[in-house]
Amino acid sequence: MKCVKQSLQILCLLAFTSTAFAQTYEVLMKNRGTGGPMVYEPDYLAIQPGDSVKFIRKHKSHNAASIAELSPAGYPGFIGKIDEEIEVKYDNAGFYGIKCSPHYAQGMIMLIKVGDAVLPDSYRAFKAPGLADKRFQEIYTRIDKQ
Ligand SMILES: [Cu+2]
Repeated sequence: MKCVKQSLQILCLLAFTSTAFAQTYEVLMKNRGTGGPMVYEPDYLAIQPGDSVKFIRKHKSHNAASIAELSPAGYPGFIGKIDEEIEVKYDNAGFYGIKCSPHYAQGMIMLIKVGDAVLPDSYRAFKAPGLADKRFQEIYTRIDKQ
């Protein structure tokens, strides 16, 4: 009986610590940033499962939405409303592409890495519209150098 009690205490402790360390990262939606016009800052995040990303409205007329082709298989995805400051929780490891719906072709994208994951070849092969493709390729190059 004593053993069971101790096990439960350890389980509770583990559950508590895993949530205690979950973090929320802020990403700014901007008309212009250091990376040029129409950007998320930062444009790349490496986070842990259980962490969240909050999209902050620094300027108007932006949103955050998942990109189906740049999401792990089976991911349901999300579409934030224009000017909505949504908070998205990531529970599963993988790479998640994010786009601003009205400014996708203008290159307003970012990438989130959750946990231990290897960038799938399908991501590199995917041709995002307009300037988005160039910016994704730049992010992939940065990841390769890490
Ligand atoms: Cu935008």
